[in-house]
Amino acid sequence: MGLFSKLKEVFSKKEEKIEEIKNETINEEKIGKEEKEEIVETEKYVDGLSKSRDNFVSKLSILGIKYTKISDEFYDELEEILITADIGVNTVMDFVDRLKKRVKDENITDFEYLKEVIVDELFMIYVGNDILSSKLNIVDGELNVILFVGVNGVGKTTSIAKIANKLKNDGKKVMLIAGDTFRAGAVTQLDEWAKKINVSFFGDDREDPSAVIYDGLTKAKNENYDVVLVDTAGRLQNKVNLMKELEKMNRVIGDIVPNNPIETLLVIDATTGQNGISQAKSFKEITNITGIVLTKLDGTAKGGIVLAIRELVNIPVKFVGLGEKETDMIPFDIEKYIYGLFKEF
Ligand SMILES: Nc1nc2c(ncn2[C@@H]2O[C@H](COP(=O)(O)OP(=O)(O)OP(=O)(O)O)[C@@H](O)[C@H]2O)c(=O)[nH]1
Ligand SMILES: [Mg+2]
Repeated sequence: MGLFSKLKEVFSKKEEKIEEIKNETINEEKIGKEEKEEIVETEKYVDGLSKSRDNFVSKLSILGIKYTKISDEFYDELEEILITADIGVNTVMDFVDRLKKRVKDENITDFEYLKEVIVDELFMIYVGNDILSSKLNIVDGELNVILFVGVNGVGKTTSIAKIANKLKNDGKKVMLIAGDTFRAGAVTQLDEWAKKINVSFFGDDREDPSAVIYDGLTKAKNENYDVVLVDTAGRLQNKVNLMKELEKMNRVIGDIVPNNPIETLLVIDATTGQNGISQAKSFKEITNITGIVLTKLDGTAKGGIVLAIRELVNIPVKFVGLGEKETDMIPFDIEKYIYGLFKEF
């Protein structure tokens, strides 16, 4: 059995359980916390990726009806569909080359089997030869710092709130630090989020974000916090200035917690497509990005961007935003993602 069939089997069982819970034919209490979380997350991927799924799965299925033989025209159309799903030109070219080779080597003529191979090979783009961990690097018993960077409007502040909410629910003592001292209203926005999700907040009206971070972190350290999440300004500025600013923030953090890991999460808006990829490439040049938060995946029909990030940026996607609620930001999981994308294929 191919990978795609396996995923369908595993996840459709989870979806059946969702139905059973809804119809009350199964007692919710009987399901363990972890399994329940798995089920809820699977449903979020399925719902959040519905636009992408409608868009490209239907196109791919039409292809199977249109072509009775796997011809050059078939490959051309397949290429176009994947490129318009934001997978990225080079990624698609490589993918099609590998597909052609497999079709030839394995003498594939059946479209049903070809579907398996297509999903399999798309999965391989992400998984490749090395494993990218999508887990946050959080050390128990230490003060962990997560810095959020990205251009304006991509969803940094909202993502901080959503991830902080998750960490708080996992039992961590959490503080938000208002390092966006640039945009009017940014400090208040973060403060309001902190109140809403019931975590601590540190911020004031000073202009230098590093000064605010220094004091916030000092307080967090003295009061034994587990995680601080730092908001930063999304202003578009030249690379040199941004690099200097981020260097200074890192220095300040290093002064207070010299041996602790710093996660620097770059937030990208999935609806901006290839533009988001260029942002990732630029940020990667100026600072050590340890993970990507991909927001607004629910708002695009071009969910293939995850694969382009893997191929072109090669930084692990750690969280995806699949809706606007606090609970709609979930850890990235390639298997759930592939299932959400291809469920009906
Ligand atoms: N549908 C959807 N909307 C989102 C998601 N993440 C953020 N948003 C919305 O995007 C808008 C901008 O979010 P912010 O968190 O303020 O963005 P920001 O990067 O902090 O913006 P600046 O502080 O101006 O740089 C808000 O209206 C959010 O509700 C998501 O995953 N899905
Ligand atoms: Mg913000």
